[in-house]
Amino acid sequence: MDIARTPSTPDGNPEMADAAVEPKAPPEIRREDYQPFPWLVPTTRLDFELGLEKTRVTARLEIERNPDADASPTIRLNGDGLELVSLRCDGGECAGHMMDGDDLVVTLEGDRHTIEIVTEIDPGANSQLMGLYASSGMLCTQCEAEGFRRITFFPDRPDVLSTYTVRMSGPKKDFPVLLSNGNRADMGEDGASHWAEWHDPWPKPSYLFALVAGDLVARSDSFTTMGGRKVELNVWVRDGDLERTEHAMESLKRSMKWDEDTFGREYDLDLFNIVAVSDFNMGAMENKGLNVFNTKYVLADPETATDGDYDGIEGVIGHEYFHNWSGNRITCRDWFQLSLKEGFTVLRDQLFSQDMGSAPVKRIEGVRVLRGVQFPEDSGPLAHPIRPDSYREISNFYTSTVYNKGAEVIRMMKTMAGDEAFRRGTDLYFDRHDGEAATCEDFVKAIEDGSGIDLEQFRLWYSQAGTPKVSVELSQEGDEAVLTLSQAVPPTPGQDDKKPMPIPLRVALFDRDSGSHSGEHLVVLDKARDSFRFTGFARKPVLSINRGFSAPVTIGRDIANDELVFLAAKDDDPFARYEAMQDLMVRHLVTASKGDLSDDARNAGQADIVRALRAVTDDDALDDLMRGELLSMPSQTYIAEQIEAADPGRIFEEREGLKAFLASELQDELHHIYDRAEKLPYSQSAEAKGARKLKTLVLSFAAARDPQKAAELAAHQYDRADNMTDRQGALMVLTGIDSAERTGRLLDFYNRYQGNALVIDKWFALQASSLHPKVIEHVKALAEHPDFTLRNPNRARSLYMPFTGAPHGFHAANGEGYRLIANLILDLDPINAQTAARFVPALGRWRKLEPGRAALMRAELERIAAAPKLSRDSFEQVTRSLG
Ligand code: 0A1
Ligand code: ZN
Repeated sequence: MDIARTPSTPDGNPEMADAAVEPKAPPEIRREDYQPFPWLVPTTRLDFELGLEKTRVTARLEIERNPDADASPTIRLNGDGLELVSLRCDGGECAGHMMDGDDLVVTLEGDRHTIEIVTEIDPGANSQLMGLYASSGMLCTQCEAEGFRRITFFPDRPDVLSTYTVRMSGPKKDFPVLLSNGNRADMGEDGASHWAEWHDPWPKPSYLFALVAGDLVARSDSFTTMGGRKVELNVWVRDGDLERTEHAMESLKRSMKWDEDTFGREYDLDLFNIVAVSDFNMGAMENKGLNVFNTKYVLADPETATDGDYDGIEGVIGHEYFHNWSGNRITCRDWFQLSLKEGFTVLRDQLFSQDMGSAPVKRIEGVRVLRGVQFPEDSGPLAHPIRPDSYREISNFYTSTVYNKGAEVIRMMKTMAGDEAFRRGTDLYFDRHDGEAATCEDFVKAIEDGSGIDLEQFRLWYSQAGTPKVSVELSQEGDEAVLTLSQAVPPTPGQDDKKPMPIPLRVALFDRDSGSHSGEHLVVLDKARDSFRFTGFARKPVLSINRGFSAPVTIGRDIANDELVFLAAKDDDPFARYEAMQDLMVRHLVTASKGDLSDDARNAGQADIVRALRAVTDDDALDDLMRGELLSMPSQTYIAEQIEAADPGRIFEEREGLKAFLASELQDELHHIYDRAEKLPYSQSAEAKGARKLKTLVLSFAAARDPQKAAELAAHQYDRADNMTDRQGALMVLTGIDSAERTGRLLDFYNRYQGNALVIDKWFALQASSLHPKVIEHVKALAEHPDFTLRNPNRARSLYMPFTGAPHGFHAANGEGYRLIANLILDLDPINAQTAARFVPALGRWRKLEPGRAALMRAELERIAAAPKLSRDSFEQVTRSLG
């Protein structure tokens, strides 16, 4: 549906709601309409009189005309649902002011003014969790992207940088701890009330503002920077959670050191605070000097957190910390440039995690996320370039494309430039743009200038959406191997014709006899079709391509099963080895799910897979973390992605069938692996983590072959477990098997962890994602459970997000699963629009499904679209999904 565009206002701030705009059709904001803001705001002073139900905010802005912008007779201060209590200009009446929709527009005659604004807000009633809100008795803020305008009227856009001084006061007993950005300048008491004043010396946009007030305790430590600055570090949590903060603190110190060593970036304040809150829309937020985190990414101990949770904490702590340079010191000019900070910071956190753990396994995990979430996004109705051209609600653009594909795009520059030249590029970027609100173009230019590589054509990666498909042929001419590559970038919404992009592919050519190669090559395909010649091959070699996943593309290669088995056994690039194994299984399952497999071909395909897997179980040089990756089957979603009109039921049967076959063929090997792994005591070593990964993997194979036996084994693992990884793994397998063991252990798990919100989230998630045929009934019952609420995003997600990946439930042939998610979106939308809108993409996949399910899914989207009052968030996602 095409909705008329609304032009920007004269002062360049995109028009938000106004009386002429129907609430259901919010205006489109376009990148090309950017205008600098006509005013500068050198200083901002905020005074908060805190209360859970009523907080009074006095904002005092010093403003002056921006010499680099067109002059305006007014200043537009954004608001969102705010009530103006009072307004003063230069200590008296303003020359004029009016409300324009939610914004306050003030008339100003001179070049320099002071504006004082008083607003009153009710944090307790803020269920959207944007702006200032209450969470379990504490007050906290979330301002990115446009939450600051729910606190006070302000030019709430990332290119208006201001120096903040914040004073807050409130009852000591409710809010013993008072925190904001920067350093604490002063504090004092006033009877039962107390106050603190904070000053942040670094100018920042409003989205990086933060305030926290509550009854908190801290784990404290310090870090001395390379320049000798001693930084006080605190991780603030609720009383009782302190013992679970050690990993977060250690991760923070490792991040600080790593950023110095790897990117030459040093921390720039005397204090770094992290606060964990249990009601949070996202993972965490990089507010200057005061990061606010979802508890999920702070709290961990072996009893309550899995190995995956530990890794997640390390990655997210790193991510937020790295934003101090890639995001805070250099921020974004406008929200279209979001990938400038997010793509780069994801790359930085990925490189950090690679250095802290097993690099190949981290790379494979990263690719799995990209292919599981971003590829479907890129091939569906919500596809957009990493630098979008327009949006209606910016919250909808915190996507896997902006984050994960954004990281891949920068990783490609690193691959093409080489590590040292890339570092010269990032050094130049940090030098050149420190203190600025920059653009993606600024970043590319700095990498280009610093590294000396030409990125002219490469810029297409920023403007074109869609996952390129590269077709690969290898032929033999005399003693030359000829590699012929062609690329096609599929059409995406609003972009019918695409240009060829530079695609850097790391390749190696293996000699079939020796099983080795003579060195890797980097080929850059920058035309629609091109050939590359390699001499010195007496016979056709085996091609290993896109090693390390050097480009975020899909590869269509003309390669025999035998060659994939060869690579799965011998490739010295761990990712390429994993890929060969996945290819072997995906090809087989795709053909089988389409019903295109003869009995002979099925037998031959299965035999090839067994051969390849045996090379993995028997390879003593492999560590178990990597072995676990190589033995993992491709996910249901990933297989579905490869099929035009997928039937999820068929895919499920074929996938489970193959799993059962493999479990039986590899019975002895799997048995041996389990026995070996079971002997290792709990520790955080890579060896012990690998062992835990394999144990649960073996259980899930067993479940496909002999469910009753597997239930006994899983129950045994559950009962013996001295850590959450083993316990959760066992329960994951059990939830799919109708058995007495299932009921007993689910009950035990609940009783054991009742009151621990993060673990109870797991209890909901495990049941909702299960392979159990009655998963829909279970989800419906769980929605009525006394512990279930839509008001807490972690809890709402824990039940319904995993369900959208459950083959039996979500894709039930009668459409019941789709209806359940549509009802959820409608119920959640008025409570928390951002979280509700994140469920829409699951319903946007209708074009990729067989006609029956496609129609049912589409009908649910239409039902949501027809709802009388829909948020801007859900409205945008639903209309785009209907296409
Ligand atoms: N900048 C944060 C992500 C973030 C975005 C929006 C939020 O609002 C609810 C919260 C966090 C990051 O990349 O970590
Ligand atoms: Zn980020």
